[in-house]
Amino acid sequence: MARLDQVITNIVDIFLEYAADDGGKNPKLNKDELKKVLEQEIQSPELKDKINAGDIEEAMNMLDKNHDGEVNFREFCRCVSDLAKCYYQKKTGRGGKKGKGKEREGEQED
Ligand SMILES: [Ca+2]
Ligand SMILES: [Ca+2]
Repeated sequence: MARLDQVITNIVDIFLEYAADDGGKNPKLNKDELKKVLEQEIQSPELKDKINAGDIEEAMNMLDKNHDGEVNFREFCRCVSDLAKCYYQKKTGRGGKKGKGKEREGEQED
């Protein structure tokens, strides 16, 4: 499988694997399931910080955009994409809060 194939299937498979823990037909991550994903599928301390993985209430608040108390696939994707942006910023020094590259904030995306 090519790398992007892997990324995509991983995102879907991880979500479904954890979301279906309670056997629901409409897979969503409840608080316990979200906790497990964050504990087991993310190791980088910076990424964990980014989504408040240490405080499951905070993390849920942050990710649960439609306030139904669970994280659906759309919300999960947004989380993954936010983390990817976080890593991108760290790697390129762009758009982050820590000075470097800050002068380029607001540059055109082309
Ligand atoms: Ca569930
Ligand atoms: Ca939700």
